Amino acid sequence: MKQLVFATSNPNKIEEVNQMLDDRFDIIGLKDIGCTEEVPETQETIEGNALQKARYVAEKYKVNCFSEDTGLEIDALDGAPGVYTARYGGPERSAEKNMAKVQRELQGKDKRGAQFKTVIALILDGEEHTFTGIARGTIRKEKSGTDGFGYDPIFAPEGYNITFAEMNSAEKNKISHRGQAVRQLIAFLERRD
Ligand code: ITT
Repeated sequence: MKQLVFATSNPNKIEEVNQMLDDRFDIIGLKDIGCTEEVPETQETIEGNALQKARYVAEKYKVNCFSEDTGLEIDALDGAPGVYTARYGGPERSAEKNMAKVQRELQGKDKRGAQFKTVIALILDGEEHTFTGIARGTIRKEKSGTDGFGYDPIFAPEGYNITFAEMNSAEKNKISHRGQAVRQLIAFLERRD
């Protein structure tokens, strides 16, 4: 069984990813390796942040690991919040405040297209690999649904009349940004076996 550290402090990400990985992979968290400090995330791109988090953990703790960074890119806002997705509504990183800011910024705008982008950065035996997943959709004017996390209640993926927050995690994983990136990660790890 391949042991990998998932370098994230977000329990929702761990839950979604664990649901997709079977018992061929043993995923452990940052606390399991004694990493309790905040992992730096100061780059100007989603890919840069994913690599920065994975490099920090791989170098400091001498482990194989992967991290992921996700951003919401809204067409009418020229790709914002993008790399600022987690703290768009303020430093407290509140999902409610983040969604409220999106609605304020989109007031009076007809274009509601957006995408979630996830980049997974894997560091395996000192080599770096990245995997990208994108889910297109639209920003709803009203929140709907209670599953998922973050911006899920206002994001309706393309081809669906419901938001990510109205899907269970298996349904969301089938089409989501994170689901796509994780499937690429799994395919890569299987080829390496
Ligand atoms: P890390 O420790 O992995 O960095 P984080 O929560 O800080 O965890 P990010 O920097 O990637 O994660 O920030 C992502 C932001 O995007 C954060 O506000 C999330 O709530 C939101 N987000 C990420 N994935 C999402 C998803 O699948 N659906 C809705 N919102 C999501």
